Amino acid sequence: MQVQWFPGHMAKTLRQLREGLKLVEAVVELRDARAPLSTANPEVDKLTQQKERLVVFTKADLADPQVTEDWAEYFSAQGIPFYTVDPRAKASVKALAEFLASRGKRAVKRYMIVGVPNVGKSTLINAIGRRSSAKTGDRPGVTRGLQWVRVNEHLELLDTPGLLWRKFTPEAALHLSLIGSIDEQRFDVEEAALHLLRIVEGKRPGSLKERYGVDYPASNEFPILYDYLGELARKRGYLRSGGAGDTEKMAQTLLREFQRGKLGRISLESPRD
Ligand SMILES: Nc1nc2c(ncn2[C@@H]2O[C@H](COP(=O)(O)OP(=O)(O)OP(=O)(O)O)[C@@H](O)[C@H]2O)c(=O)[nH]1
Ligand SMILES: [Mg+2]
Repeated sequence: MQVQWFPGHMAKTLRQLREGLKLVEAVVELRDARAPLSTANPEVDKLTQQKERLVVFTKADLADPQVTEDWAEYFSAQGIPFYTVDPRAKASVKALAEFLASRGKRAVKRYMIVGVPNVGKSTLINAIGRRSSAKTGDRPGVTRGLQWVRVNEHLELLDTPGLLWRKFTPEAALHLSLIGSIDEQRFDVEEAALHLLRIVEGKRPGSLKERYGVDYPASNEFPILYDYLGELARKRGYLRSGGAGDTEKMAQTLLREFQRGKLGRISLESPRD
């Protein structure tokens, strides 16, 4: 997977994070429960060496619960403070809010919330603050600048724009694309979809057939999977002139449905791998 890159834009974000860092005692790093390694940002590691850091998993409702439990064990074994939150489950939000408010000695606790684009920073801040202070959206790059949200007299959270870094491993590029952290214009959506077909069939055999009504092919080779993508498109009524399946449109649909959990709860990365 190749990803087109815009360092200028991210350089600005990195500068904003540096500024924000001066204002807080600790950093809350959000990671997507489906891809905790690919959403761990090496720039954030560098930036926050002098600060305390807490890791919070988002989107666990879309991940395989067993794998998320394995990750929880993995992190606690390393002594890294670790939480999983579901912004719609009040108890999990409250537990995190209380933990944040209770840490340290200062009267007002200030935290910077960081993470890759679309991981759920603004959504979590709104859930903790119990109001829609921060703008959220179903695509990367919604938050553009730093924004403070005052939860109560003891707790203030700093929302930040999603940060990516310069060089991804091919696996990170794929996983970040699949979970919606990279703009679709910057990678080959069809190629990502072919990888996704393989992954979904490997982790949840039969689920593609169940959802789209077409048998998965006997081979995992890309040319065969490309034909399969075309068949799924035809079945959906996504046709190009001449009657061939519109593979690009189907690829976009496949990614969107994966991102919304329509293909089942699937973790892309597990500590067992
Ligand atoms: N299913 C599910 N969706 C979530 C969760 N958290 C956030 N979302 C959705 O993910 C999308 C992105 O959320 P945002 O809060 O805007 O993400 P962000 O990290 O602030 O994104 P940027 O500002 O673009 O960096 C929105 O459509 C949210 O509704 C979660 O735990 N589960
Ligand atoms: Mg945001």
